[in-house]
Amino acid sequence: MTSKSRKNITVKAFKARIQHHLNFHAVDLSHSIDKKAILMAVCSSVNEIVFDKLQSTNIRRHERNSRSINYLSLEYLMGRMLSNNLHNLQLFKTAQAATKELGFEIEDIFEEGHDLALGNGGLGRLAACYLDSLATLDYNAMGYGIHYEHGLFEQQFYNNRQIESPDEWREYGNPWEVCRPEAEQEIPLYGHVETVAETDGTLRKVWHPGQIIKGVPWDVPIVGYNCETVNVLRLWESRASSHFDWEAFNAGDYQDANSAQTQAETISKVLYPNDSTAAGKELRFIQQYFFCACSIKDIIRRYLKHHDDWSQFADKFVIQLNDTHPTIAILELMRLLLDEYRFSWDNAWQMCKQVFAYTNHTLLPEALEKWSVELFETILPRHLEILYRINEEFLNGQVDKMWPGDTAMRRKLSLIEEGQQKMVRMAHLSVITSFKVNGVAEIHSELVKQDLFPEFHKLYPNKLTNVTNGITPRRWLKACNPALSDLISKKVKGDWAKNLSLLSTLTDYAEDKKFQQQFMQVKRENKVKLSEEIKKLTGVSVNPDAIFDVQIKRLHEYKRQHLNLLHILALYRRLLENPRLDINPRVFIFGAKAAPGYYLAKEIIYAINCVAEKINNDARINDKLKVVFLPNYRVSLAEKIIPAADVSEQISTAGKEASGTGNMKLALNGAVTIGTLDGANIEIAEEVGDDNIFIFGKTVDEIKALNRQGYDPVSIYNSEPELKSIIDWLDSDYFTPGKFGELSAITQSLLNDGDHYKVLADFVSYSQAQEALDKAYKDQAGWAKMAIMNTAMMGKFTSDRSIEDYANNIWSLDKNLPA
Ligand code: 26V
Repeated sequence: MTSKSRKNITVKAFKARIQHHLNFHAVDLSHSIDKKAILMAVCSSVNEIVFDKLQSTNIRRHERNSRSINYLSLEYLMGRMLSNNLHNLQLFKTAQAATKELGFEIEDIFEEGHDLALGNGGLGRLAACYLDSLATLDYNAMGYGIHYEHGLFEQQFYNNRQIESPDEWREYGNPWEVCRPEAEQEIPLYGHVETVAETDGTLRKVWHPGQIIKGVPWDVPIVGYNCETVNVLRLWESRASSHFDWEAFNAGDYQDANSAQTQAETISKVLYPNDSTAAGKELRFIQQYFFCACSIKDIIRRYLKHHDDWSQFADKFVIQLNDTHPTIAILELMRLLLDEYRFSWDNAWQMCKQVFAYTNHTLLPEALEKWSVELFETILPRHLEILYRINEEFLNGQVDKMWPGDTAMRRKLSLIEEGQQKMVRMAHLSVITSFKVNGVAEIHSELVKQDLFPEFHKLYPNKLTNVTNGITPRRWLKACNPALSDLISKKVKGDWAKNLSLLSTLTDYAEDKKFQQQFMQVKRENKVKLSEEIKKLTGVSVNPDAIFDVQIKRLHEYKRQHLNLLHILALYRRLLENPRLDINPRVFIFGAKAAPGYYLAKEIIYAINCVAEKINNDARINDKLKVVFLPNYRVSLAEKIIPAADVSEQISTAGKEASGTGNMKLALNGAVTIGTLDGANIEIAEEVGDDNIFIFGKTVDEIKALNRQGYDPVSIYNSEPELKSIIDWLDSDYFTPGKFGELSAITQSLLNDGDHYKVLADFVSYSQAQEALDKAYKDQAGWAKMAIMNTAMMGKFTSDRSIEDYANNIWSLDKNLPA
């Protein structure tokens, strides 16, 4: 079926398909149909088209034999799929009308869908946006990931504290996946390595594994927007390998057979949340290897299906490592080439160096992965041998050539960190192997070169590069903000969702009174809708005419939700001191999950909730200030918050947020940023211009200078009376009546533990920027102009641009246009 004929699917025909599928999903059609059943029936109807297109994409790919990009990521934050698939297939209106005839609003059906939350935050959502763009741009791409039984935990608040419960996304089945038993893999673990002599006298290594795990692939089709392409995200699920079970079983060891099964299935059971306690966890290490081995073997299988020798492998496959999590893929490819396919060392190494590229997503030292040599020895003994040899050749070759006899340098760059416990530095392995290493925003990539890997940058001057992150405008404008999309489509000619730079036409209307009014009317309607959601989720009533000030992202000290909190306290205090203070009413909206093991992050959530409770119930404040923390922040909640935001809080300590992508989504939907010169904020400011953003705080260089001088938060506390009084306030029992010191973990971290993220250093500057923002909002026409300029100037941040950057500068992909 071509896209033309698909667009011609009538409402009647689509409705008939839904009714056909309802036979399978609804028990009793004579009574009112359950919303879950209709959701499943709509998904099945969409899948008929999707799988058709997948087949024709595969046929085309086979004929063209084009180079493919293989994206290896432990995380994919896909969110819900139905709405986006309908938009991308240009079927949204048809489906909307068909379900209406069946008595349902399509939005209500979407609400029944579960988020695919197989990721923690920015890194996983970036992977999802990139898959959307790769398909939309018709690139031959495959995503590889893990089919976690439980994605990111669900969050509730109980007595203002975060409570976690398991995510059950597949409880009732997932309509967007299909099992591919024909591509299943067997993955060895543990055991020992034997050196055997060949008949010709050469020595060969044989790994005798102690256990074998089965990897079962589940394919999720990725539908490109307004094009013929459907790509695949292949997610691996671990199972006990059948023949191993039988061995124990036949020996009468039923319990062992059973526990082997449980152990095997544990590997893909749960997504690890981002917390430092994850480091050193054996299961996480096995998870990474399992995933890498399945994916590399699958890539080889796909290659050998169409080739008789290895001569074209590096021409046909490029592998992108999404952070260091999939670094073991390098060792696995080396192992297979050496041991299974009998490559010479040099040939295998040459091949690896041509195939892998690596993206760095953070400079935070605690997030840079290291695994103990001991873990390698036990679980992957053969890989450790290979790693040692790579290290030896690297140190004795490139390092010694550049820094002859410099043992300190050898120690610094070695793949092995010496110490009480020897550790393998995964980032070093990724950097020395990859042909390109990229950061995710201009400033971040500069810091990767200058601060994180300066020696590698000297060794390989052309290796380190930048690809600024992007977001898909299909999900983050077209689907989530239909009212604004319709308004834009009235002014912008052409398919702006496919060519986001077209939005710059809107600058012509930034000062047009009528357009300003329409733009702000859309914003207000979105705020009314969000107000209803806020009421539903928290019980708090908010005023849609207030400024909606939004901070949505994972909870981390470097993102400084507590700086936002201090400013809220300052406003509260000012209002109590002067009830007639002339400020715009404001609703502060938070959404954030804290890693379960991250104590201070959870204390910050608790503090915000306690302060919110106090302020929201303080009659003296009279609606001038409201604070809401929406529970269970996730992609589908972001889609409701973002269209309603006036202000976007991007307030990380300069140098700490690699890029940020929420900043792009909010600005695209007409929110004005208050932010530091960090990550992609800098590039957003360049695009929208200084008049349309509120920048505050210390720059990266100023933060560095502060660290050199010796930073003293207590002196700031003592010299800023307002700051002092709000910190003391937080330390009292005002927000937790009868419980003194209940919130003092935060004040402790700021005053006694050195305020690592420079909250106090930036407070005054932040507070001034907030005042300027408040003043700017009073000029409604001026604000509307700023909001429009933000939407208009976000063209750069489409993930299509990011993917074209990768395709041209890193992957060297050929275009794969349909016939
Ligand atoms: C990981 C960990 C693990 C240990 C405890 C603390 C901690 C803190 C952060 C992380 C995140 C690691 C990688 C990551 O998710 N980076 C994010 O990637 C986004 C996409 O490039 C980017 O927009 C965010 O700025 C960046 O933080």
